[in-house]
Amino acid sequence: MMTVYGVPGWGSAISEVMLTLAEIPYKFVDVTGFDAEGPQRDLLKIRNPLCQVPTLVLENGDIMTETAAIALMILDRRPDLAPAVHHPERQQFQRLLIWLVANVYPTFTYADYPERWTADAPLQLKTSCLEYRKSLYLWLNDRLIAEPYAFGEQLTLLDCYLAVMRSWGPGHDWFQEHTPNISAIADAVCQIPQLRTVLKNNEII
Ligand SMILES: N[C@@H](CCC(=O)N[C@@H](CS)C(=O)NCC(=O)O)C(=O)O
Repeated sequence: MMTVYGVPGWGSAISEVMLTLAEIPYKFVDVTGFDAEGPQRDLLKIRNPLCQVPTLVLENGDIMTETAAIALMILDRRPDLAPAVHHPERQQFQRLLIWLVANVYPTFTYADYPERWTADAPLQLKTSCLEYRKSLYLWLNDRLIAEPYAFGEQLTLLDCYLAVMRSWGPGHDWFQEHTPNISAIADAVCQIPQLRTVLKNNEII
């Protein structure tokens, strides 16, 4: 069985929700506090020098990191969780999956620990990252339908990202007011009975 090193509600929640949807069993190791020196950080660092969650140890002992890579790995086992190879939506699925981790995720990397990147203006960095993130979500919202998921009736791994990310900054109320499609997709994912426990464990519902 694979192991997910994570913190409830953090980026590991994306991998947990995707694995649960794909019915791939895993063991969860809580490394809360890993972002400060201590035993949890040591536990993570020997597996992932970037010291980020999610970090997975696969069934064969290999390390797997990066939520988008984890999504691709899951799709090898469960291709039905993305638009099919010759489906016109497939490229947009691929584009948006990478777009989220390439553009939105770094705003957390810089805003969550601004003092790492600037000694002079940590608050300014935090604020500008948040504003940039909002602009990204506004762009994304206009490219999504919510009928009820991002690609219509077919539930995909992209929907898992949206359900988890909607629980992060700028916060539930902002999404509801400014990005109704993202909000509605996240709500639809939160209604899926199979995901109830994992979403609860990660304080998403
Ligand atoms: N690109 C990575 C980003 C993972 C990431 O930044 N996770 C955050 C938690 S939500 C983290 O571990 N932050 C600690 C740090 O960057 O030092 C992914 O998609 O998995």
